[in-house]
Amino acid sequence: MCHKHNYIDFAMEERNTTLGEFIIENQNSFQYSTGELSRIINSIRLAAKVVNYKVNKAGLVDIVGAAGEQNIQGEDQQKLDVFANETFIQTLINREIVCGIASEENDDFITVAGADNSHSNKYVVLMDPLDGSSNIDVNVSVGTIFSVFRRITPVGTPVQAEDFLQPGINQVAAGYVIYGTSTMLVYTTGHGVNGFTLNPAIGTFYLSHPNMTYSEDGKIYSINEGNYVHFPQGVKDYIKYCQKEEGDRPYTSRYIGSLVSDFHRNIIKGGIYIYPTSSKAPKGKLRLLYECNPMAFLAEQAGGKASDGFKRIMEIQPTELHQRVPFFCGSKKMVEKAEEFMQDAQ
Ligand code: AHM
Ligand code: MG
Repeated sequence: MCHKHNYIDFAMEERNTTLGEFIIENQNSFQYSTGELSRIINSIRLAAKVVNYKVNKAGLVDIVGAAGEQNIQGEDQQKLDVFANETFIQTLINREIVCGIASEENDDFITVAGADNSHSNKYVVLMDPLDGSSNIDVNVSVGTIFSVFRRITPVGTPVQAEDFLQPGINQVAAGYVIYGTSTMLVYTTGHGVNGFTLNPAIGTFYLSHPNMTYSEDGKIYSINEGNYVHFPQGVKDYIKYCQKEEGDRPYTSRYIGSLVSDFHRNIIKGGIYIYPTSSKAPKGKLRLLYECNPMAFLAEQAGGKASDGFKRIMEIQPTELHQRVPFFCGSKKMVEKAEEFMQDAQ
């Protein structure tokens, strides 16, 4: 019995494309590709495996020592979001493949000069290293979100703020890692969205979700309804519309409170995710550069839509690194319907 099982497992491993193979196969689809972007995705793949290993051990932290204390080896216990931040940043810096990094965890962007101080790389990476990290204590899935842009300033000079403050339409790649019941890396380079599942036994990501697409319409709405009284009228009206029994309604509500997890479920099952403005968060909560732009690029590449309730997320010209925006993202028809309610309530 056991032998048979092993045989089936290995047969799958032989048949399916690995992420490494996929990256190489697709490298030629980029015009003028020098392999730099492929190397960035490869580094993210590596950092994701390291963070996955740590996230999976999170429950053991209480046993080996709480954050702020030293563990048995005398090392300081780090908070997981700090660990994830350092892992992604160091992995990218050590491979000398980017000229700059901006992270939700850091106040300012990081300039990467390269060993020869030449500033010769052409891409910047923006990321939220561990989104939803407050969920770790309760064993709920968290994620890493990333976004890649080509720099605007000339190669050979240090990066500037304007290299990071680009509208989402300029993204050359974006994706997320979900550390869930299984760990997946989902990304796009502008040719559709593909999802890869990690086989933890051998540390390899396999293509498990080729060409991910939203259904045009969906049944799930995801919003923190606890904030209902603070929402703008258009959002309140849309929620009431979702709840009303008519045709194939009412919809069903699912909200994990972990953007990557909510997004991942909705892209697979069809749905809308909303984090609107509210009297508590007048500009919304989510960050344009680290959360909304990458998710918007993925959503559009999967046939969905992402807006701030009125206009396309990816056309917003950012003015500051940590800018917040309201976020409406998911199946096309659902986002369009929500926008209609926003418009009508104006
Ligand atoms: P974070 O970047 O501090 O982790 O916050 C972002 C998270 C998202 O993952 C999630 O969708 C949202 O905050 C939940 O917020 P709320 O608890 O207000 O509903
Ligand atoms: Mg976040």
